[in-house]
Amino acid sequence: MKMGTALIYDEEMTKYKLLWVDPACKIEVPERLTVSYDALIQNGLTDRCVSVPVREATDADILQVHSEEYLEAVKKTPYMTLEDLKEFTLQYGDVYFHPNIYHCAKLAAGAALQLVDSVMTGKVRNGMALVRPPGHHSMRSAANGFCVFNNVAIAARYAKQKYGLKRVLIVDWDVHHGQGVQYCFEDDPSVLYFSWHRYEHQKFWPQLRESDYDSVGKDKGAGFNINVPWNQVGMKNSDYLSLFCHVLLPVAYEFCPDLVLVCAGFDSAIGDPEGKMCATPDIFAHLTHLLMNLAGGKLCAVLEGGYNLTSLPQSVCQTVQTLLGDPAPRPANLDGPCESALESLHCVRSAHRQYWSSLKHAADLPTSDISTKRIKLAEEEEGKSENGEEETSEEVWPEPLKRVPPPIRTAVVLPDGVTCPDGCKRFSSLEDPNQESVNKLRETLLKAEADSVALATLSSLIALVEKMEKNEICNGLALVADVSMAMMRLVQHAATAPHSRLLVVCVGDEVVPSLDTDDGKTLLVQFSSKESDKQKSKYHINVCLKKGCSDALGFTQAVLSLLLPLGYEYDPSLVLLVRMSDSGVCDSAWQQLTGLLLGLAQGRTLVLMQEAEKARVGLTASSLLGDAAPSLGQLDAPLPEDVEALERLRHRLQADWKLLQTTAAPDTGRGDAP
Ligand code: Q6P
Ligand code: ZN
Repeated sequence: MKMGTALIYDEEMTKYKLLWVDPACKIEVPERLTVSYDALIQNGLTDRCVSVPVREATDADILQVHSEEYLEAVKKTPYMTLEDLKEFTLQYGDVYFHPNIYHCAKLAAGAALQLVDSVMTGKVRNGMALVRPPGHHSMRSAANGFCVFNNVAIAARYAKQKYGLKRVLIVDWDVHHGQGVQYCFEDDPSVLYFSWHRYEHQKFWPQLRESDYDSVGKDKGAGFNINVPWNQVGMKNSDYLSLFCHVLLPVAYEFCPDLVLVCAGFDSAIGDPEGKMCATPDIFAHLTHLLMNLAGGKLCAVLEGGYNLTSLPQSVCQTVQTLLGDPAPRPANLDGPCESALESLHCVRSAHRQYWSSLKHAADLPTSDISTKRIKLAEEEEGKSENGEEETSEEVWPEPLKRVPPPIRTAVVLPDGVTCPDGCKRFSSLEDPNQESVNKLRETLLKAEADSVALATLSSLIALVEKMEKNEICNGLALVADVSMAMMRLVQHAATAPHSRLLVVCVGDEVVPSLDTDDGKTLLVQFSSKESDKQKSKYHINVCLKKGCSDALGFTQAVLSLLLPLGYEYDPSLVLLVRMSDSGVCDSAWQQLTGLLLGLAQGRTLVLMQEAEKARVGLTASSLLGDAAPSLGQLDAPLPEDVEALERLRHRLQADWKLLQTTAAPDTGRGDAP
């Protein structure tokens, strides 16, 4: 199943630059592309991608988004003198023209279209286009913010028209607001636009009122424009992940796109002179991963901004390597979102609760509250930055470690007679010459184990886990006679390993034996339809859904807004995913869960399934191998009582788990809406 990753790049797009002095534009340099492409080469990533040529976007392509007058005007720029170009430039904001920029702008838009074609025809699963000029600020009749044609908007229109797509999701993680994209699709419910951006209460460029969270789209498009204003600089990995878990992903899964386009600007990374944010380059591995199971994996990332010539190439590499399917690195220092991010998060959720069932029970905050708070904040900010010229202190961060995938991706422990799925390696501890630990285990843990088949299986499981810990095998899958027993043994085993942190995810109603989890070496999350009577500990969480896991959307929402934040904050070294025989989970939701969990623990997930579930081995293995999960389809809203119960659980756990927070001040009594 696994298909490739397209990479689109052409040196021609480095062949224009700023020809006069303009402080606003001096950061947009040709080296942005060359350093990015060189880093891909250095990391051996270009060789692993399918190289797709650029083409020029046609007039017809461009006119899908831009006016004829504007196109005709831009067409004249190659023939202009330097003075004419300067003059022409003056009518637009923060942009420059060059005799070759029209050619490059056609190639940049054309690159996005080539990428859409490659993905939509199944030539590749996903891909990235490295382009200049960028696109998301350009409007129907205006260049703006280094952008000439709106590459991603043109690509969205093209994809809808040529391939008959019903829904396209555009995720704009550039640190600026892509107002051009917003204007283009404002009243269009078939294109969901999500953008986060440095805003600082409208003090940051482009300083638009309509970049705030309350611009939700117009007419039929109401609810399909999601703006997340960052009102402070210095946002970190936690802030970004929290926005994904509590806003973007729940809405995106509900929207159910046929294609995901990413306005992939990396000025939202640390060190960027424009963004001044503090998210590290490895966060883009996670942002990418979290989007890769939407739309059956069809994802096209198109470069926008990114002006730090160190963090830009690092971030590009993280993105491309993730598109290729390599496990993401363990996310660093997720210490919870900051107050300002929480306030933005809360405002966005409130503004959109009427449009999305997953946000329906988001706490409602009186708007008067918001505005007073905002004014106060704005004043404070002003005081701070009044006489402050740009600080000169350089941000430093460690270079992301090389991501070296284990030689074996997926190992399976299966009873005789069950065939090994394609691409997996059958595994048995008996073939392992190094039996030391297994023998030790026999002596200590398994004295009680009379059944020799069960003993052999358990030995294999332990040996497999040890190989995962040593990075020899990435993930695995086992069919066992007794999942609870196997799970217990693995938890006991993990408890003996010095640095082990085990996330156990149980799907199904089977009673989980009480585990000693208080030392924090194990976090257990169970999804079931049974209300649990006793108040479990911080490390033993029961998620109860009325219809159990059979409500695919309700279940997935619980995974996105509860399990993922817990998992990210806990930062396990290994994930144990236990599928009980009575789970009731449908195949697509199961594959989504499996795929999403691979973002944790460097993809080290071991799946345990009951022997009777052998029909699920193939599709589970496919998810572990990195294939995209099939999309859930457009589903009915989850049961309101389930969404409510989930919100309550999330509120209850917020004291212990900061990534579960969605409101700024927990003391303002805005808990559960009546
Ligand atoms: C920012 C212009 C410069 C002010 C200098 C797709 C990419 C971008 C462009 C940002 C233009 N203001 N202090 O465009 O969003 O990164
Ligand atoms: Zn930008």
